[in-house]
Amino acid sequence: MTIHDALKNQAPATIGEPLRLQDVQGNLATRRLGKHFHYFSEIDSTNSYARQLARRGAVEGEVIVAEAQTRGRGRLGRTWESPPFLNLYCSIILGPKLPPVNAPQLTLMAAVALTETVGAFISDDAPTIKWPNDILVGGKKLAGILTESSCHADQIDFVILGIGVNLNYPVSWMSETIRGTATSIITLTQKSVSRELFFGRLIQDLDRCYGELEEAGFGVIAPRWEAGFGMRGKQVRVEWTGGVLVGTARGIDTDGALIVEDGQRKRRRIVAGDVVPVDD
Ligand code: BT5
Repeated sequence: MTIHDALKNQAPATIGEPLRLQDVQGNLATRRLGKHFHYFSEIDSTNSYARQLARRGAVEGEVIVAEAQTRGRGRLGRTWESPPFLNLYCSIILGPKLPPVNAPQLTLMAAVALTETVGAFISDDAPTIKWPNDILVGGKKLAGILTESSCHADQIDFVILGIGVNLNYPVSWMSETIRGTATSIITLTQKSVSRELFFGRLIQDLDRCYGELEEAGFGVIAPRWEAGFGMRGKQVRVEWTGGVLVGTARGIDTDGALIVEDGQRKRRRIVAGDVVPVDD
């Protein structure tokens, strides 16, 4: 049965029920991810816990999932709103065979997988990627990715891929801080979504895209990322450690850096930062 068939047959999911992890695990056919799950009804941050596990020598592909996070994290010390039983908060431990300089490719790979998953659950609009880590629908943030790596010398020890997705979280329940900028699947489709189906499909898509990245290289991921990139050719304002730059977004480099052309037509590479359309 395809995901579309499953969705068609699905009665609206009940909101506020605990995740049935066995329904997620039972339907997985993955090569590397999701062989082992750690489930919490509440945790500070799945990424923080995953880091502890990885330091103690976890196996690649272990997944940490929580119903709620008390200190859900975004980038740069920001907060990820994580109320119980409505959404998806998970972290996956990876041990990629990539040089540390290419670690950002994992965020982009995850963004590609996430857009593919989200695309299967919505129909009127297509998800877009906001470099480096946001998935937007209709210009509003549906999901975020927090990738944290531990490296030494020229080797990656492990990478924690943290993903938060708003599923059955109506915009009216969100805090005032994000209500104007965020969205959720239930808001987009007017129907609750099965968290088990979404989670299972996401692990499956991540497993496939991660395999492609490892085996065929970033060249197979980059065009799909570019296709989802909502800002190509647009005027953007980039805030990064080097300051603020206004220019035209041109796409991504092979290592995942964003390429922005400044007013003098000089191409600049941005490795980390925030990008917003100039008219935002
Ligand atoms: C992100 O950061 O978008 C990365 C979010 C990653 C969250 C996952 S949940 C599982 C794992 N464990 C963790 O502790 N984290 C990861 P950033 O680009 O910095 O965006 C953060 C900003 O998004 C905040 O400052 C808010 O403006 C906004 N925001 C917070 N919660 C949100 C939500 N639930 N939906 C949409 N936007 C939100």
